[in-house]
Amino acid sequence: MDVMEMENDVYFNKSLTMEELITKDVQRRKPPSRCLTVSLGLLCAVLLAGNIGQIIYYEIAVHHLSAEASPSPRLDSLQGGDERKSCEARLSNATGETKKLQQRLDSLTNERDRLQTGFHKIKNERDQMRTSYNASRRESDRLRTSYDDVQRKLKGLQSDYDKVTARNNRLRIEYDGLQKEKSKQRSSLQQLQRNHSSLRRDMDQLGRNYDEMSSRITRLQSRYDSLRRDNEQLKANHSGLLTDEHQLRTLLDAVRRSRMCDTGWTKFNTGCYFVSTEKKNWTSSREECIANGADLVVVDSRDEQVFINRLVNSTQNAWIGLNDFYQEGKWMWVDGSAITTRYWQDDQPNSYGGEQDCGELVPSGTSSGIGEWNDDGCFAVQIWICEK
Ligand SMILES: [Ca+2]
Ligand SMILES: [Ca+2]
Ligand SMILES: [Ca+2]
Repeated sequence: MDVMEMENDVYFNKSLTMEELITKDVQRRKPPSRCLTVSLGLLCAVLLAGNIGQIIYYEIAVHHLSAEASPSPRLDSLQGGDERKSCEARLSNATGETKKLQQRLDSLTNERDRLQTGFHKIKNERDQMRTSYNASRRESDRLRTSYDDVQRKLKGLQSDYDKVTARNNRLRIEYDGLQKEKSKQRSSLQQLQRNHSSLRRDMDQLGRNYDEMSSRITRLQSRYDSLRRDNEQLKANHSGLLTDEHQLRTLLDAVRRSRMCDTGWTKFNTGCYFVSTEKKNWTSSREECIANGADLVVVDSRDEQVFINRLVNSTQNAWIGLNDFYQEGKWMWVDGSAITTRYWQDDQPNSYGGEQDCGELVPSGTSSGIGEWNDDGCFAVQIWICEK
C-alpha cells in the first residue's frame, strides 16, 4: 500500500518531501495559517522592496537638493529671481516628503519587525511541527511495521479462513447429504413403522382368528367325539337292528311261506301274485294293486322273472313296478330299490318319442324263454301284475 491511513482520515504519501509533509501537516493542523504565511511573506517582500526604493529615492533627492543648495554660477546669475523661490518650495516639499517617507519607513520597520516576530513564531511552530512530524513518522513506521505484521497475520488468518470456509462448505455439502439421507431413512422408518403397525394388526387379527379357530376346533373335536360315540352307539344299534331285521325277515318269510294266498292270487316262494284281466294305464294299475294290499311286481331274481313270464298270457304285455319318472334313464322299482337284474330287450330302454317312462313285461312266447322288459308310454292301457 502506497498510502497509509493516519489519525482522523489524514493520509501521507511516501513520495512527498519533508517540506511538503510539513506543509501538509501545517495544512492539516491549521489550514488558515497557510494563507497567512504566504500573505505575510509576500507583504514582507513588497514592503522590503518599497523600503529599499524609498531609501534609494531619498538618497537621490538629498543629493540633488544638496547640489542645488550649493552656490553655482547659474544661481548667482539668478539672484532675486523666481527660480530661487521655486527651488525653495521644492526643497520645502522635499523636506515634507522626506518626513513622510521617514514616518513611512518607521512604520514599515515596525511592520517588518512584527513580521519577523511572526516569522520566528511560525518558524518555531514549524520546528515543533517537524519534531511532531518526526515523532509521527516514527509512529508511522511503528504503525507500518505493526500494519505489516497485522497484514501478515491477516493473510494467515485469511488463508485459515479460506481453509475453514472450504472445509465448512465440504462439511455443509456432507451435512446436506446426511440430511437428505436422514430424511430418506426417516421416511423408510415411518414406512416400516406403518408396515409394522399393519403387521401387528394383522398378527393380532390372526391371533384372534387362531383363538377362535382353536375354540371352534375344540368345540368340533368335542362334537366329533360326541358324534363318534353316537356313531359307535348307532353302529351298535344298527347291528342290533340288522340282527333284529334278519330275525324278523326270517320270521316273516316263514310266515309268508306258511300263509295261503287269496282267491285269484298265485303262490311263489314267500309272495302272492295277481295278473289282471282288466287293462289300465301304469298309474291306475298300481292303484289297483295298492287297493288290494299289494304293489306292482318287483323282480328280485331270475326265478321270479321266470315265474311271472309263465304267469302272464304270452300274447299280452303287462305293467311291472319299474319306472324312470324322476330321472330319465335311471330306472327304479316301486319299493325304491335300484334294479340289480336286467332283462331289457335289445336296444331297450329307448324312451321312444321321449315319452316312455314305465316298464312292462314282454312275455317270450316260448317254453324256454323267460320274457324281456321294454319301456313304454305310461298312458298305454294294458294288464298288470301285482305282488304282495
Ligand atoms: Ca318280487
Ligand atoms: Ca323313459
Ligand atoms: Ca321302448
